[in-house]
Amino acid sequence: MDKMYIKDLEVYAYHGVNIEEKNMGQRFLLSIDLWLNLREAGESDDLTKTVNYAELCHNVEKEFTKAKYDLIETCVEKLAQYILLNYEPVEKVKILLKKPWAPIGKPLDYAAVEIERFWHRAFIGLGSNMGNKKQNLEEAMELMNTGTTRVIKSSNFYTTKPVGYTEQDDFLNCAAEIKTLLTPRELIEFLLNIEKDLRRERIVRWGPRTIDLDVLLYDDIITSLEEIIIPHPRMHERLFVLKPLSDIAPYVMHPVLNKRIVELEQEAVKTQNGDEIIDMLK
Ligand code: PH2
Ligand code: MG
Ligand code: MG
Repeated sequence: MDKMYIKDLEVYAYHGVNIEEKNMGQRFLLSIDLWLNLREAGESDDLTKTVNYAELCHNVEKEFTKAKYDLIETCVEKLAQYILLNYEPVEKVKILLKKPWAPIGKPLDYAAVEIERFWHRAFIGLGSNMGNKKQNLEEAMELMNTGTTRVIKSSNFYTTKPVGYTEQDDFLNCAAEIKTLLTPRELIEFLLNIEKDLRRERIVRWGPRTIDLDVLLYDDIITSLEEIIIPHPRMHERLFVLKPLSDIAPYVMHPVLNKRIVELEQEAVKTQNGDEIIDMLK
């Protein structure tokens, strides 16, 4: 991926744990690497197809000086988020923040922190079999589409037979592609809160629910934590997941099984004769 660099932008600000730092302020040096596609701007010589680095530097200074934080960690975290949320072409940022006048009572070149942050791509499986199912799915997607998480694509809605615990109403299922700045753990927490907002109560495991939101895939990661299993451990067996996911991500690879979603769907249809899917909602 192409890159753009800002090196050692000097900004006077009031961050620091010590009270003198907040009162008197000091010089900071900001280096920012941006990952973005420069091809179109390079071909067209059109500034609107890229990031205007002059404007970026002014906005970064404004953002960097609008509050006083104790930690340089907080400064870079806020700034990375500001850039990713406000500069659409930027897919990834690296920020190095140096504090050459850090008051540590010793001479030093500088103290610094550096972070890299980027938009992650994830796929979410949605299901509902209580109340107004269609409205539940739609509301969940609206609630997912905020600030640090954005819904890029959503699938058709499918009426499906309950799998597992079968003494319950049919489900309505769909899938969504999102881009997010949240870590897997934060994303799961975020989805749980949406489930709560839509008044999901967990009574029977795999039982009726107003809304169920599962992380199916997150970048190409394979986790081994018991509380966060990605890819979703049962997604490849379930047509109510694979059918909608195939609408929006047929050629995406399952990173453990090394097969495309359409292949997994075809295999599941073969082994289960496919009658789990009742109908597509029009
Ligand atoms: N979710 C389950 C268990 N069974 N069956 C269908 N058809 N759709 C679901 O979303 C579903 C299910 C556990 O999350
Ligand atoms: Mg589920
Ligand atoms: Mg769930």
